[in-house]
Amino acid sequence: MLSQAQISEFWESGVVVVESAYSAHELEPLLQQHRRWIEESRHHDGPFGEMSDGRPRFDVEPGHCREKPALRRVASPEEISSAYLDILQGGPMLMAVVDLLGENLRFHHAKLNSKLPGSGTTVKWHQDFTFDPHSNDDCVTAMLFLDDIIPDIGPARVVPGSHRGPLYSLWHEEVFTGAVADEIAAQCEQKAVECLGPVGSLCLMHTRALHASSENLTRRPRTLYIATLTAADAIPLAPCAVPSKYAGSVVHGRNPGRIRSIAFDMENPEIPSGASFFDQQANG
Ligand SMILES: O=C(O)CCC(=O)C(=O)O
Repeated sequence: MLSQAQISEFWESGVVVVESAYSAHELEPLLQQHRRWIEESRHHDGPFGEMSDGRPRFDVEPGHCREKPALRRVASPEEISSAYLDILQGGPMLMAVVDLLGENLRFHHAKLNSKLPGSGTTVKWHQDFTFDPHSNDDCVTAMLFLDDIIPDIGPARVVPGSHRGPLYSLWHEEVFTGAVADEIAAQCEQKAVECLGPVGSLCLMHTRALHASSENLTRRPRTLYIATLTAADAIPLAPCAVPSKYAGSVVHGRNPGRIRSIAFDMENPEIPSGASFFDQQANG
């Protein structure tokens, strides 16, 4: 699926965008389902639905209302939609991660992150590994573009090479803010690159890469389907804030029956009491 140049770019930069990995036609069922969820959100004035741990599955931005819906997260959409499950069970996303991590892969979790026009949704600087530590860091965050991702739409921004650097704390003054310290964030702003591409493109990001995204300033929605896939011998070390009945399932190859570990030191992450990490980041 990936060229040698794309594989090298991933390991050198910690991120690579594969343009048009899927056709818009292939993604239409996912988009249709997302539009139905946005319509459903108009009937709720706060987070709604339920995940297996009882927390809301659908998260909305403060200010969300019937007239101006601001659905920002659908957790574990694969549990409630076959279109989202299908993408995890075969096809370009899985094959691209096989090219990066090898034959044996597990699914960790997935979510649909949207920034509807005027919603104001942003994501502060963080690394995924400090939310979801594993015994080793052969873990990839795969972001599938369900819309054309252009500069003003609030694309993911990543600091190239940051996957080789330190793990930064997400705790500040004893509060888990789900974001790195302001001075680290300011440095990230200077070095970040935007992950852009047409609908159907795939952004593959290393779990330790620092990333964020800003507000959608356009009149079009920005929708990313985000899945975390890991080497099958990378074993989760903390409960996941996005539980799924498919978590831990081998989605390619076989279970090697082994645990591979690397050395690192970090604080425990915190499961949000509300629907998602957006509330934790709002405390920062
Ligand atoms: O939606 C985005 O722009 C990035 C999302 C992200 O970093 C996350 O959900 O962990």
